[in-house]
Amino acid sequence: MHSSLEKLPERVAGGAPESPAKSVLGRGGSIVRQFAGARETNGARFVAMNEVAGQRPGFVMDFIVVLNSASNFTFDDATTYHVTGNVWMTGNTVFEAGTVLKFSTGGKVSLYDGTVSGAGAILTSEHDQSAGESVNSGSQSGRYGVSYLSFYYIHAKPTLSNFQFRFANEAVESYTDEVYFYNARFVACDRAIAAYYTAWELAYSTYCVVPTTFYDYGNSALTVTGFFWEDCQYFDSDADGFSDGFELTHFGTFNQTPATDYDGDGLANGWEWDHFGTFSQNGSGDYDQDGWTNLQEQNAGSDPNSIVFDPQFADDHFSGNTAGFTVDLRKGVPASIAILVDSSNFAGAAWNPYVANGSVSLGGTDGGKQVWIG
Ligand SMILES: [Ca+2]
Ligand SMILES: [Ca+2]
Ligand SMILES: [Ca+2]
Ligand SMILES: [Ca+2]
Repeated sequence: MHSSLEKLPERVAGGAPESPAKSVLGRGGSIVRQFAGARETNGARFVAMNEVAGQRPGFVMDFIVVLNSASNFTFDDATTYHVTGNVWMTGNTVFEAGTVLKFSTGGKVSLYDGTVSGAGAILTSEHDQSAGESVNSGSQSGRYGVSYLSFYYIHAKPTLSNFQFRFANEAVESYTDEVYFYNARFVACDRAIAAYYTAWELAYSTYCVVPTTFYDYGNSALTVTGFFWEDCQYFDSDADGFSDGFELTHFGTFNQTPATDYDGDGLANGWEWDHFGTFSQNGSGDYDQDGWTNLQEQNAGSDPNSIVFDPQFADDHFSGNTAGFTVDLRKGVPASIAILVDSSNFAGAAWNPYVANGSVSLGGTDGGKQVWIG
């Protein structure tokens, strides 16, 4: 099995990478390679990756270890792993809360002949920058991994809670008897579960944007309980204030936040969306034509669509029940209009799509009328 898995150094204030290991152990315990300074530049890191690709498969840590399997391995909390091939895990495999596994298209973690336990792991694409360390700066496209997790002949029923699976070709497959996930979440995977003679309990577990939730390989043993579809708008997997549905619809990734600038126009995503309801405006434009660019308005904290207008009536006196009006728009781009007659209940006004010309129903009673247009 040709594979590698990268454990990245934890983020250090000032950005200094951890020192690489002085020596590394390969399969059978022999020292196979040493990369002094291998992580100091991107170029050096590529060298290290190529060296691994040309050798035996296995894990790439912040130092290089060549293995094709690991036994009794713990995926540490607050640590990011890069899974680039099929990695075989035996013995007791543990996922600590906060651990992040990022998969390339060929990535897979095969759990074989042992026990599996843990909680709170995030398994996602190598291009998802919204969790853990960056392992690959490329742009996100499509789905990743072969199967993120594959269970083979696990002896005790694995009980795993609060796992998140994002952007997987297939999140989990199993050849074992029974698998139990509690509060798992599957987002934007092409397939959630593939089963060979396996019963599943997915208590309180949810999914969105998963076209094929289950795939049963030609047998009737697949039993699933407690797995529910949720609208992606109810998830915010990276807790940045944009829902998963919003991010998937507009960005296709979770890499954006309200503070970042998806279209590079100087306007922060959150500000741009809140004021325009679209990302089609830009920083140099002047949406409300007041002489201040949108970027200047953002920086000043002012409203980029302040509306100034005068309502105009053709006459002060009408003999019928309706009075025609026009809106003399001085600045801004109105979206709606509301009209009140003999009422100043502004909060209760009914807003309709904006029109520059219209008529006001004055009612059948003669006399003076007070007309408000907003
Ligand atoms: Ca979000
Ligand atoms: Ca995000
Ligand atoms: Ca923007
Ligand atoms: Ca302006």
